[in-house]
Amino acid sequence: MNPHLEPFAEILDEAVLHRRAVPRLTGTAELDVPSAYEVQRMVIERRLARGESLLGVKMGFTSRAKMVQMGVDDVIWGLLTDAMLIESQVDTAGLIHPRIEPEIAFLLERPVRTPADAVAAVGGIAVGYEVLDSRYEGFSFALPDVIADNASASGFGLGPWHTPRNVGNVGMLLEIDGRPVASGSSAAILGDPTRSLIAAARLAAAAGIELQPGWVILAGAATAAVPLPAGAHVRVSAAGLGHAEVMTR
Ligand code: 0L1
Repeated sequence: MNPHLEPFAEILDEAVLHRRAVPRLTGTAELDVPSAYEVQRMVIERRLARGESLLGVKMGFTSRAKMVQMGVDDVIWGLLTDAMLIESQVDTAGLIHPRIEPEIAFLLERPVRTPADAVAAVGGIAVGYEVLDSRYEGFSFALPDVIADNASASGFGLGPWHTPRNVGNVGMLLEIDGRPVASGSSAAILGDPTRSLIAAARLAAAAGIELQPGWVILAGAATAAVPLPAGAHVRVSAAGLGHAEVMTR
């Protein structure tokens, strides 16, 4: 790891801890994609040093629309820790500008060493949601910034696990206080969320990380992310997978 990158990790870690938006790193510094992933790992190492443990991976820019918006042609990833798992309630007062999006999640029951292992390693599939909270002022970031910021990961929640099945094109809905606010198909996730799972295995192998049994792979969003208000009841559902719910404070 390049010690010159540690100050960037400190800025982003402190931004989370103190709920403080920061200017994008690329506004004043040269940061390429490999260095940005190093910063991301440093941010995660700081969380692990505080007692958190790795719980999986989140995939980002998994829709063609988001790739075009960012001018990229590949997905990005971030790491999930146990402290990011939301049971039933999230306190928006602790977040900078939270948004939420519905996701398909895979639960691994075997280690994944290569992309060829990925599909057979899945023991469960669920509908879930991800709370994004970019640490950058005004959501203003370039690709290396969002990678360094752990792909805007903040929290995630899961519905009940189901036996593995085809989730290539299932309808998904996001409701806030009983009102539908976004809907789409899981096919928006790289054409099939399974492709995102395989991409996670590819990125993990390239980074020298073995995906572990018990880890969750959040495959990416089926709709645009929507602002997460305080005092709301949020429900995400997917055809055949039931739903996940969260209350916000
Ligand atoms: O698609 C993703 O989850 C990647 C990060 C999105 C960045 C953001 O909109 O905050």
